[in-house]
Amino acid sequence: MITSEFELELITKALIRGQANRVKTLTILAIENGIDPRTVIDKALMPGMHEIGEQFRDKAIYISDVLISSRAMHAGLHVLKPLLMNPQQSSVGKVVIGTVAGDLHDIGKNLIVMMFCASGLEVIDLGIDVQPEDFAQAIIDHQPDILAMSAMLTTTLGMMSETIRELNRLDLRNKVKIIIGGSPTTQEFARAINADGFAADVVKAVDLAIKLVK
Ligand code: B12
Repeated sequence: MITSEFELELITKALIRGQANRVKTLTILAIENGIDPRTVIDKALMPGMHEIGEQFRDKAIYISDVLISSRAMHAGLHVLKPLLMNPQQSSVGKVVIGTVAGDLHDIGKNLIVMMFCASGLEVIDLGIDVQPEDFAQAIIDHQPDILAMSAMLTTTLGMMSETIRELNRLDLRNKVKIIIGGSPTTQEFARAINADGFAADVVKAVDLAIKLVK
């Protein structure tokens, strides 16, 4: 008999090897075998992406390998996404989200989108590389409770403060709560740029967003 630990380990290995089709097939199999979608994310996909990050940092792999594994990660997330959505649930609040200008890292942001939707938040996803004026326009168009910005590069962190500056200029800052995340961000940085909150991972991000909309 195959244990769920073994199944999850196979997904992690396939992700590290960048085998998108295998990740997809194994994720479907894991779900068919009764493994919770959140467990697949926490115990199989995230550890694989973490390992890729370490290998890239240690120069053991190239950026192209990271990209290939990212595609495999997305293949797994694509299977899990519909299982985490709950169309019956009425919206507890509205969030506009995107990665800041110049930042193409969207795996973390996509996870946040999935979990926000699963928690009953309505999400308007502006995607990647979002300019300050496009965030501002989305606030005018959608009137969200929360603006959520993601950045993974130290070089794009400044675009968070740029965006908040743009909201101040247009007199929009007090119309929305602002939360930030991504590995170079911290609580201190959030405070420094006058954001309302920061979260280091998806679980904390959901708690923070729900707290702020209440
Ligand atoms: C995958 C990846 C890529 C992929 C991205 C693919 C994609 N579609 O996302 C590709 C190959 C494109 C890429 C490119 C680059 N990358 Co890259 N990449 C990574 C890697 C390995 C993993 C990131 C990831 O997806 N993690 C998994 C997710 C689930 O975690 P997460 O993003 O942190 O998100 C979680 C939290 O941060 C939080 N969160 C995230 N967003 C938000 C938002 C809100 C509002 C909240 C509340 C919370 C929150 O919740 C998420 C879920 O728990 C990291 C290394 C690492 N360990 O992080 C490097 C890394 C981020 N990349 C790095 C670099 C340097 C680059 C490049 C400049 C490389 C190059 N020479 O070209 C380019 C830049 C491209 C660009 N302009 O954006 C550096 C950044 C260094 C720095 N401090 O600036 C890192 C840290 C690698 C390293 N150790 O050097 N990269």
